Amino acid sequence: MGTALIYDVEMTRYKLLWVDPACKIEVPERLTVSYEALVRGGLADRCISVPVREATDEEILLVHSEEYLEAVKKTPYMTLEDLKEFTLQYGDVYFHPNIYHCAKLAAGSALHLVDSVMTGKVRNGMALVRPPGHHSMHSAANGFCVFNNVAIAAQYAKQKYGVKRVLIIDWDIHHGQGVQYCFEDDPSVLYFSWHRFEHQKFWPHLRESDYDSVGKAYGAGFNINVPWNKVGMENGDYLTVFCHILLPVAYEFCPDLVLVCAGFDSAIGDPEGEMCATPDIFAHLTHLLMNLAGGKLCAVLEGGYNLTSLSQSVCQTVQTLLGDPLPRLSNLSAPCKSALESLQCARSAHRQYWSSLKYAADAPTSEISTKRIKLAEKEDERPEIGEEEKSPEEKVWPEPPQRVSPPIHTASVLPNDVVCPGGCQPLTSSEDPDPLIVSKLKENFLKDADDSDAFTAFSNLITLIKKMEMNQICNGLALVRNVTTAMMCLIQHSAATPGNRVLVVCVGNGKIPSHVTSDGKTLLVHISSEDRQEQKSKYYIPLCLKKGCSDMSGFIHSVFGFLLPLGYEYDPSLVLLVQMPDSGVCDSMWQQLIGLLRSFAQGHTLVLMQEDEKALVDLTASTLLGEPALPLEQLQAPPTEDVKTLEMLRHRLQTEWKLLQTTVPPESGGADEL
Ligand code: Q7Y
Ligand code: ZN
Repeated sequence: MGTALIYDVEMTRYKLLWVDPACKIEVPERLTVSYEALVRGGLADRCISVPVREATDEEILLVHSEEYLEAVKKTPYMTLEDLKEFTLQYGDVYFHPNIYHCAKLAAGSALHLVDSVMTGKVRNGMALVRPPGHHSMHSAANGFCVFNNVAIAAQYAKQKYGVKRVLIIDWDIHHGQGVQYCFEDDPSVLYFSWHRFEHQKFWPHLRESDYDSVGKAYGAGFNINVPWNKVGMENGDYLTVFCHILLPVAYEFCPDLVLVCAGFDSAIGDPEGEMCATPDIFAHLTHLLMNLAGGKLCAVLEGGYNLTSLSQSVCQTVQTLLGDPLPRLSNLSAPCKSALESLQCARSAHRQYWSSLKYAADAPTSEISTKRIKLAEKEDERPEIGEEEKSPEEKVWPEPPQRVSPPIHTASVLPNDVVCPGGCQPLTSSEDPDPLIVSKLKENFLKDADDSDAFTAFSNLITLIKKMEMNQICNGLALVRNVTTAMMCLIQHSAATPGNRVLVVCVGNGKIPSHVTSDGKTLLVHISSEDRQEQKSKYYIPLCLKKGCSDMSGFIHSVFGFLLPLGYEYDPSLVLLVQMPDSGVCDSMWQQLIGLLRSFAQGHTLVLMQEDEKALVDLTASTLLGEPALPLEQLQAPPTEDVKTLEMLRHRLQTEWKLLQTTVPPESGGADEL
């Protein structure tokens, strides 16, 4: 089960033939540099190359009108003057004698990608196409787009494969109004788009790009717009929106297929977007979507006009689809006020439709609608681009570091009577354990036991995390006699190495000595049903759920609302995932949790489970190896009690953990300053 890559040089064979400042950025090199970067990085070779094909008339008509198709069909025979004239009836688009051919290939590429994924030839894939698609409408070309590649693909998947629910994520910096119009009243397609909006001052200047366009009739709730009202949004702003609205709703929607309108004009350096998110953010956005729909994900290129930023972002996306470890996101900033305002508005507009947002706060108080078009904008904490400031294209950012896969992917430390799962490597330490470690172990953890089995297991675990530190092993799992002791031992050991930061995620009831987190070298998040735990420090966070880990919706609510944002902000070098005895967590939830935690620490996760959890070994190993998690069942609303406890906790923690915020902080004086 590999990753498909679709590209054909034919789609570079059209270009702007006259002077038009609005269109000059859409150049053939966008495709060639992206593809060449994939080749240079050794990524193209690792993909399964899928040939392009033309979309048929019938397929194009799934979205477009006959008159429009017939009109476009004539363009290859037009003179330059005719083409210019034809172009004039649409907005921000150009025609060329070969664009019709390319547009058929672009749509056909998206369809072929869907075929490859739906028939199981590949797990996921990306299509590098021109022209883009998300702006084109039933009867109109628009914004460089001729046919709506992704919208056609969604209709096709429903029709040909009986797909019941399609999720479309549009991370391009423009609003894909064409996609919105196509599925506005259709509850089988959930469309999510964030886009530069600036209170409607940014192209395409549509009232319906705002957060309050939520879909119509049966489709109400299935259109999610998050407008950016400032430029300069950063990684933290993007992740905040993923954690606090997109992911909870996407999991609740439970799609059978995920399509991405993968435009990279939302990355730093882009002259259109003017945002500041770095190319490595797309590795994370991609990863966070890869456990939906059993991993069936098709990314189709849309915009992206800074050739450097574009090609780096494409590489990050494809490398993630291939399953390589994720880069650590450093310097993650807190979300800005404007982003929080947009998030708060979108969450409140959707809370009546999604149980995961049921208790979202009201939109900020002030008639935002009257502020939609503002003549004078006050300064936010992010500076506007002034004269002495760099224009977006002169922005510099470091090239994303190489993402190297360790020679061993998944290692295991298992009792003798447990078979090592396929693909895993049993850890055998040839070297004698460090005498210092031996004495420490004896002193602290194996006091009264002269138990050589336990001793070997412990020193194997220490070897395992050392090898993860040296990037010789990506991740691992272990069955141990006592998970708490093993966890304490590893925390203590890890804290001894300067620079280490361990995120410990404990699932299930059990006592944990509180002193472990006093030094900030460990962040412990404990999900359980035991209320007696007090929050003792910034680094010890008990999430108490009424039914502990056995209630799926409460659990997932805390994973997206707390665990993910905390993990991103903490930026650990190692993740320890500990399942306490009788945790009650179900198989699919366990796999989802493991899958999501791979976002951190370059995938360095060690899973600790109690010795008798033999049934979990295969399941755990397969997810650590990169198999997509089992999809969850459709979720219910989390218990009100849980939501209340979690919101109280958020209230307390969000001053120190900025990525937990879902609302504009009150001390900023409300919307007047926004
Ligand atoms: C379409 C697009 C598709 C000139 C402003 C012109 C052009 C808008 C078309 C963008 N500075 N705006 O990128 S993804
Ligand atoms: Zn765009």
